[in-house]
Amino acid sequence: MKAINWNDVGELDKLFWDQNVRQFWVDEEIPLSNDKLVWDKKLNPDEKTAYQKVLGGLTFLDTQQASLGMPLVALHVNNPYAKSVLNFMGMMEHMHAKSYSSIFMTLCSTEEINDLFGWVDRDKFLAEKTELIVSYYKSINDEKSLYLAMVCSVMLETFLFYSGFFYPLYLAGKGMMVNSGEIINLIIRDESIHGVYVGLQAQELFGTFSPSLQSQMANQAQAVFKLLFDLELEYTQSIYDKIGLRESVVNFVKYNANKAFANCGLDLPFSDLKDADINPIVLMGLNTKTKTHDFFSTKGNGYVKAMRVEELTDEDFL
Ligand code: MN3
Ligand code: MN3
Repeated sequence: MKAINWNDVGELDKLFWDQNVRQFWVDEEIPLSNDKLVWDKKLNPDEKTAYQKVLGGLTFLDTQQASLGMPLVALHVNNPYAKSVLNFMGMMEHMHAKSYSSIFMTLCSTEEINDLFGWVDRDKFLAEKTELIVSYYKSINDEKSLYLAMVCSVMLETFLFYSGFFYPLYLAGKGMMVNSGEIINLIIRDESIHGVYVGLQAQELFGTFSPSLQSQMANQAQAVFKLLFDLELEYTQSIYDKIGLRESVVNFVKYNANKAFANCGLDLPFSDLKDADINPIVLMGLNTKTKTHDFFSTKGNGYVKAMRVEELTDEDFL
């Protein structure tokens, strides 16, 4: 047991600690009530169901990432600064999970909310993908299993969340449900640095492995990904078929799967996918630079309590 000495912190851990603290936000500071009118007047029952389900699914995934993913990975890394950063990130996962409830409480009755959480408990695709990820978190006992748990964490944060983020981004891109969209953008900004940071931790560990172990671990990462991707296709179909968006969502999920592999420094699974294959409305919802909101530096246009922030640039992640 040693005391953490922040006088000795490495540049990367300091950068990520600072950025996490700077982009800290609280769901209660985002006003949501303006979405209620759009919800009541503009969305049909199928669209409302899809919206509730994607946010319900995200709530479930964030709850596991908060309670198990981040704490278990943090417990097993040696670097004390990485433990601090990972636990800060874990706390934000709780904020994310809570913020979905803030959206539900603005839009839905208690009965509707209870029905939705009942669906979350019963959905088999959601259960299967989450159980797969969590099984890696719970079986960390050496560096190989720690590496795979980190890869799963990046898969969850940079790839699996995006079938859920698609719909709120799509609606926000069309100027609908923009307050909730603001919360989704704040969550995406967090997930973005989580995926990059955990991916860098994974790459560092990978670098300590022998070449044969490296290829073995890369193959295992591909194998887990294949299972997750198949489940994701079924989950996406079950939610998006009814509102005619399945194909767009699948492309968006592939796009983010590539990002997850890039974060881990592994070969991209869909290397021929182009930005042009992504639904432009979703990119508009995602591209927060078109608003007064800068992805990495501010809290977004709906955020009331501003803090002094510094910009992160792409170079910070090289
Ligand atoms: Mn989260
Ligand atoms: Mn996260």
